[in-house]
Amino acid sequence: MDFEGSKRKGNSNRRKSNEFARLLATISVGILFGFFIGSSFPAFSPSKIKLIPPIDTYLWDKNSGHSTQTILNVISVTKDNVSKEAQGDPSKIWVSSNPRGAERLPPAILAAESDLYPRRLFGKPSEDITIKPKYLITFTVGQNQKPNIDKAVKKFSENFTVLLFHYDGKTTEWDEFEWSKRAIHISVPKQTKWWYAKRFLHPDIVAPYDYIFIWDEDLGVDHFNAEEYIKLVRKHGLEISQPGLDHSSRGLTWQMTRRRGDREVHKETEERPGWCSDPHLPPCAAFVEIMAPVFSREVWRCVWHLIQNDLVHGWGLDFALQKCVEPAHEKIGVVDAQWIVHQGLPSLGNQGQGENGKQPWQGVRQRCQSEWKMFRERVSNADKEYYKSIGVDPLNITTH
Ligand SMILES: *[C@@H]1O[C@H](CO)[C@@H](O)[C@H](O)[C@H]1NC(C)=O
Ligand SMILES: *[C@@H]1O[C@H](CO)[C@@H](O)[C@H](O)[C@H]1NC(C)=O
Ligand SMILES: CC(=O)N[C@H]1CO[C@H](CO)[C@@H](O)[C@@H]1O
Repeated sequence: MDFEGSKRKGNSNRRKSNEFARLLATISVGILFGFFIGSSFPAFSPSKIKLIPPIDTYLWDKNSGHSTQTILNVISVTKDNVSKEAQGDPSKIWVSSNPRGAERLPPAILAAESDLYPRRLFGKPSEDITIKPKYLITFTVGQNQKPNIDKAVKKFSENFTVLLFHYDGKTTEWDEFEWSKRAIHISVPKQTKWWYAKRFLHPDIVAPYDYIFIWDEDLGVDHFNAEEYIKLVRKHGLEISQPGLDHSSRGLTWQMTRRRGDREVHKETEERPGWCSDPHLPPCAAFVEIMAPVFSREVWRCVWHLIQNDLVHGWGLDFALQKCVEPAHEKIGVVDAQWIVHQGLPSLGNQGQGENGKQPWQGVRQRCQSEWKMFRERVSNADKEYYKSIGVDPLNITTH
């Protein structure tokens, strides 16, 4: 083989392996220890099923953790919910009240929900988890914001699971912080926080958490205490909330999210004339912004469904959140007593691509605005379709 030829081949091989490495790095979900679990678990072989002893050994095993009553309950559920196809053959399990796709499983074995608690590779599973944080805080971060995120994370006690979404592919750079070793790191280059939230915060995964914070990386938290915040949210029955924004914040657009000095929380405000068609609707009430929202577990189940897969910036989502909670103007609000500063530091917004002589940030901004329009149209069309399907004239419905 001539020299040039072998060099070309070497280059193309290297290029291939580079591409492969990039592919691998693209979706690298680095859960603490998850790597070891994945790489050391023995391959599952179907022949092992045969090694399981007959079912009645388990049914009546006192150590199995299932009482006779549980088993009887399961059997009655199964009976009441057998599908027509399965009725002919009682040995076949079919439980239509099981989650979709899991109908063939006996209900007692279903693990329909999960969590983000890391486990050990040894010892008793029941002793793996010494504390079960009740709240989840996520930040979408790049390493330029390290000092700010370090300050912010320290405002959240051990009652919080810390989850960082890395948009710049840098994860080991955070090892210098002690808290980072307990945090969960998910790295996918150049994605937005709503993209991550849709993919990694499925309601069945974050089910153990009473409250879920989905925050930007450029928030000043000197006057914020997370435990105190949650106390206020509970006290005032807020299902969706955000801390008030201090007056020194950059880009204050809405009156509603400005911090008020004279109260613990507020749920409505006055806007400029003509901005609110209804004092109980956004942006005068039932409204928080997308930079620092906090959701209760129940409402997150709804909001997750509202997030569109292709609209990644989340613009307009704030106006639609009120669809997820009733009455929205009482359960959505701003916490004034624990407040933050929106610093408006340049971040992901600068990571667009310069096209046609435009700056990278301009392309991002443009997409934000067009996503807003698309989202508004989708919501409005979906409303219309729904009312049409139940035979109601949408014009007869007042906007609620
Ligand atoms: C964590 O939660 C527990 C139980 O609600 C509470 O007693 C404790 O004070 C919390 N920790 C902090 C640092 O607030
Ligand atoms: C809308 O409301 C008007 C007045 O109440 C009523 O006459 C009309 O039948 C309604 N239209 C539909 C499609 O329900
Ligand atoms: C006894 C029992 O659990 N029956 C369930 C059968 O499935 C329906 C839903 O498909 C449930 O509502 C019932 O509770």
